[in-house]
Amino acid sequence: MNKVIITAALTGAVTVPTQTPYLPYTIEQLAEDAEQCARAGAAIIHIHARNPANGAPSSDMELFGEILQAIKARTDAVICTTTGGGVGMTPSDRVRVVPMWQPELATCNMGSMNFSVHPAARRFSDSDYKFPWEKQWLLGSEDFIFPNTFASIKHFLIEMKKTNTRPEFEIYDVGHLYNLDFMVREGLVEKPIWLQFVMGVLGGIRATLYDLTHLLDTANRLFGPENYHWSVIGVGYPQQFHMCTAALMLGGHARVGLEDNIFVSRGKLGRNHELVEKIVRIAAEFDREPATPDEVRAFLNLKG
Ligand code: KMH
Ligand code: ZN
Repeated sequence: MNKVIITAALTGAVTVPTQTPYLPYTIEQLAEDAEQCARAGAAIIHIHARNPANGAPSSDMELFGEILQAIKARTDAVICTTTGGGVGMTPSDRVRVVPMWQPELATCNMGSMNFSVHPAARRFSDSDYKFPWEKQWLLGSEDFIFPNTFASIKHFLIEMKKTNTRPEFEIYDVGHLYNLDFMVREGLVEKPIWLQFVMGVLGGIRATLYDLTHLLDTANRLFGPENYHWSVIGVGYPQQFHMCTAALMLGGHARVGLEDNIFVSRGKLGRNHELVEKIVRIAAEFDREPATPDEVRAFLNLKG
């Protein structure tokens, strides 16, 4: 496929409103950003739920449903719901979205790990915070253990099979590819496999070209290049654009968005659709146009 599948990760569970005024967290803001990103070329919208009153990450399933409905009313983009959730959510909180809302695509995080995104909390003084919950949350997200045991990965995959939800495998390190290979051998994974390489989380693999080619060599050896497709996340700026550009060159796909990076250029905060527009511009230089949602549905064999 010469087209590029662009995913927009609108909000996540780590970025806090104090870091950027552009972080969407009300239902209306999430739907508006989803529509703008889809217009700009994103075929997949990756969703976490946030409390509309204060932006705090939420595992409230009714709220998740309202967000999904609002997005579906405004765009035909494929929705990929998180099952990674956020700090403090249990695996059973996280997986509930699958049986409840039966998405086309949902993340499946492929191993337990130390997880740290950025020391953002240290940049703010107490009076800077827009909402009181943010400080503790940021401190918590500097150093926590992200639990994804074999038993819970299996459970997530079984739940996804029941609802014909396709997994997007979040691969934060080489060992996660071996964990996935184990799940393939257990008969829990259908082809084509959809990999999302998450690069630049402290606790996982670094966001470098060397590390990306190592991931690709390993995936080729384990699964065969004809059996999987891949996309990349570079956490932070400029890693988001560096790794996505590498993916454009190497035949992969790209995820951008405020979940992973808040800057559109050095020191300039960006809106979600501006991040999408930037990667679309870079893709054009490599003769790669954005895939449409229906092209993605066919390509990844989604239920639609
Ligand atoms: N937050 C990212 C580092 C998920 O939502 O399940 C990876 C992610 C995982 O998006
Ligand atoms: Zn996510």
